[in-house]
Amino acid sequence: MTSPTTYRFSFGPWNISEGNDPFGPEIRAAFPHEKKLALFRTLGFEGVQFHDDDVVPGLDECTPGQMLRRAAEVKTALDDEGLIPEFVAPRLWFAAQTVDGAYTANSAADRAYARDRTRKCIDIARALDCKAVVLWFSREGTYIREAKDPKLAYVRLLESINAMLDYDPEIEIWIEPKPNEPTDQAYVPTVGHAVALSYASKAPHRVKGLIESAHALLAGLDPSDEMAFALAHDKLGSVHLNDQNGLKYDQDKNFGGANLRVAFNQVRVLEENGYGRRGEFVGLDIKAMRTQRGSPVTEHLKASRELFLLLVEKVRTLDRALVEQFRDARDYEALELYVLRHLMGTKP
Ligand code: XUL
Ligand code: MN
Repeated sequence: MTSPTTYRFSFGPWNISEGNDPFGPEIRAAFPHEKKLALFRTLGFEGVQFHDDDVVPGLDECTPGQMLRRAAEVKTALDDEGLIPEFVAPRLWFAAQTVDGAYTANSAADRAYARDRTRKCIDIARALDCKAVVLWFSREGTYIREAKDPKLAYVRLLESINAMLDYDPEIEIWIEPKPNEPTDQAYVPTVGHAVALSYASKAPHRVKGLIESAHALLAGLDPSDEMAFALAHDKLGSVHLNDQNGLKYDQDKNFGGANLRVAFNQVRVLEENGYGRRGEFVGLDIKAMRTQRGSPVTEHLKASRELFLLLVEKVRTLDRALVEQFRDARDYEALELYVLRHLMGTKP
């Protein structure tokens, strides 16, 4: 018998927010960015997800020396708090040069900006002693299909990934697929696309996927099957657990908040396949409700972590022999009732 996995959790500073949305401004007092690291441990988290400019604000205006000094300060702060940087992601959707995408922009100068910004992101990851860079392809896509040559776009994405692998011989690249928003249709909408890019790259063992529950649901897919696909190829770098109620904007709801059974199956697939045993984090990417009072707001993070652990118990107490019996008998009606009763804590 192997001992049960002790899960480690992570979130990013952007998950503690001031409540602005596309229709209105901030409604909570700002909580200073530099004070957020002190919250992680008390909330039960030891991993920190970063965008490059979460580490080095104003990155585009910094000299290389300023960038590395700031990264070194953050590294010290992480060490002081006993925190681990899980990944650094280049924010390739804010600058004027990224209006039309980054690696797939039609302008050569804009693509050069994206490559340069990515190298800075890798330099920051290295300075933090962080082993992974996450690529959420934000604006790599189109509002109308005729805007870009889609085959060329995929070639450019692959070339950009290879350039990153060349730039740093150790860094891992975790692709976070999402099918839409902010573009109408995004390139690399599913983990299947990400895994194909991995195998086509010059270092497939260093290119993996990061699966966000809401993104998979927006693609009309079940997040647990997306996770299983990545796990079957040993390419699940991390997860962004959250939830999504139907096909609308990316909601980043509390994990299990819209669909407990879908959440249970994600936990089941992770737990049954030993996710976390090699140090992988259970990452969250969750937005606090705009209605929530206070500053900082952290209940959503605590609640989603707790829900994950409650579901781990549900997975561990599932009667596997009974499940096998139902599978052998091809009695999925009985299996479904058993699972639902188990989730509700009802005795048969
Ligand atoms: C966007 C999203 C990002 C990535 C990191 O939908 O999920 O926050 O997780 O860039
Ligand atoms: Mn995410």
